[in-house]
Amino acid sequence: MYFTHAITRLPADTVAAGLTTASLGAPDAALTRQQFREYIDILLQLGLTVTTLPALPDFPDAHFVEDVAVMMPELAIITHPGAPSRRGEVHSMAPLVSRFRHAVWLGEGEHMDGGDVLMVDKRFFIGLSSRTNEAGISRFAREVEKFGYRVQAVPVASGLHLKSVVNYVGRNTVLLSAAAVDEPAFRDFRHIVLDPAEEYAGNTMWINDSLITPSGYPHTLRQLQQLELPIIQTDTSEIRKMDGGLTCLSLRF
Ligand code: CIR
Repeated sequence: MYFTHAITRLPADTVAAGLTTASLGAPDAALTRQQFREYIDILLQLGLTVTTLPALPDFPDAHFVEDVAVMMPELAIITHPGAPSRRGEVHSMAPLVSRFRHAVWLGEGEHMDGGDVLMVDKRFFIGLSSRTNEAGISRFAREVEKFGYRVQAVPVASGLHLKSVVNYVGRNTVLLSAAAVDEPAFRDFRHIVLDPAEEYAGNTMWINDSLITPSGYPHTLRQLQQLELPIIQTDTSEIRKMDGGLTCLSLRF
């Protein structure tokens, strides 16, 4: 799929008050914004039109926009985020998303974070995680199967979301953690298995046949180079401190 648009949100000064399981210290708000701007520059360089929403200081995780909606050509799903502190974020995203797509809302109890949703052509692999539950996946499946998509649930053993450690990287290949290698859902793909010391680089983003990958993960970089796609590296040190990665900073469509 060729992407023409991205929606992002400026990180707030309150970023350090967001949720995290990482023990990497508090992120610096100014450096977070600098890394965010570098990310936007990359999207622009790849030909996307980028809309950036204003910061939401009362929702310190709100710049992780990927979690609140899932975009596909036929519709958008507005999620019901798994973390109670993030549920309010959907109300400031839905009006913009609705300008581009018919929006369907997940309901009470139907938990889902977009970080668990991996779309590859007409297939969705959805992580069953601490943020996404069976009810969320069933409802999502009902909405998208009408359009010919297939949905497969995948248990998330490590990491916050499925896409923390499993991503499609083009050329029929998935980049994934050693723990996900035996997952039957991914058996139709070639595998690039992450070095356990570099699991964070699993959140590499394939977009318009280029790869954006976090800088500082040399083993993964060498593995990705074998795909012979353009690769852009960018520093995400501050984003990582809050369990975030590259995919979570935008909605692409
Ligand atoms: C959270 O715990 O919800 C945020 N601090 C991080 C969300 C990252 N989202 C993503 O990878 N899709």
